[in-house]
Amino acid sequence: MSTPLGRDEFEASLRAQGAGYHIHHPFNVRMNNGLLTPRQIRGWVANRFYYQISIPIKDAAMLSNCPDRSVRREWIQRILDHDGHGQDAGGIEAWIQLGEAVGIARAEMTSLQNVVPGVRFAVDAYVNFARTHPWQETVCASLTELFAPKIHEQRLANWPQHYPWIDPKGLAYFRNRLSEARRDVAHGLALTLDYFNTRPLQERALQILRFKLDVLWNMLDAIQIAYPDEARSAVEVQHG
Ligand code: AHQ
Repeated sequence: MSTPLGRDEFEASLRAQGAGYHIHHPFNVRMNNGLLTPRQIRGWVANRFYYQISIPIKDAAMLSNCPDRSVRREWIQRILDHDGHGQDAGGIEAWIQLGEAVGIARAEMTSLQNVVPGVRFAVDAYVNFARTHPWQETVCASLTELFAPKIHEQRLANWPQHYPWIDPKGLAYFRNRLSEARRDVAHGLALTLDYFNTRPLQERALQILRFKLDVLWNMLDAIQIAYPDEARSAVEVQHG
């Protein structure tokens, strides 16, 4: 157990964690197959908003722990991507517009009134992880985005056909993330492969990634409980 994995082998072990990514969660599978009601879609969008507004806080916490200027000057782009800068209104604004596209008014979304305790708990655990752990560990935790482009591509491909009631303009966030996630992962993966360079550190990196996968999985567990499939009518139950 002492010899470190080679760089490619270590990267492969990180990517193998994708089996636990929330793309495989039953709620996301049903979403992807067009089986969610408008209420369930709205519940997911309203609850994920708490994650979206927490990402810049998490990234600022990472920066506050990071003495390396060359890392900070690249990582800070993540905050600008979400909060906006110059003419770019940013990802949080785009998510509010996703909300309006699925029927959630701006005031309702920003009130956070629909955020369920399990989502708040999971997201706060991620932010607190960034506040209380070495910045390199927060970099590693962001690597669930290794698997994110596929989930954004799924939404862009399937929502228009499965959820034609949603204004396609609302999907801009997912489109923006395709390139942003790939750029972020290139930076985060290089830092992770460089820093976690002993076998114990590599095992720690896998443990951190499992923690973040659990954050995302728990969010969908909580959303699924709060927004169950509507009870089907007796006729539907009898005749499917
Ligand atoms: O929209 C997402 C995003 O901005 C981020 C930042 C990154 C991080 O720092 O942890 N993770 C992440 C993710 C976003 N979207 C999620 C989705 O399913 O739409 C995926 C999530 C991630 O994979 O961690």
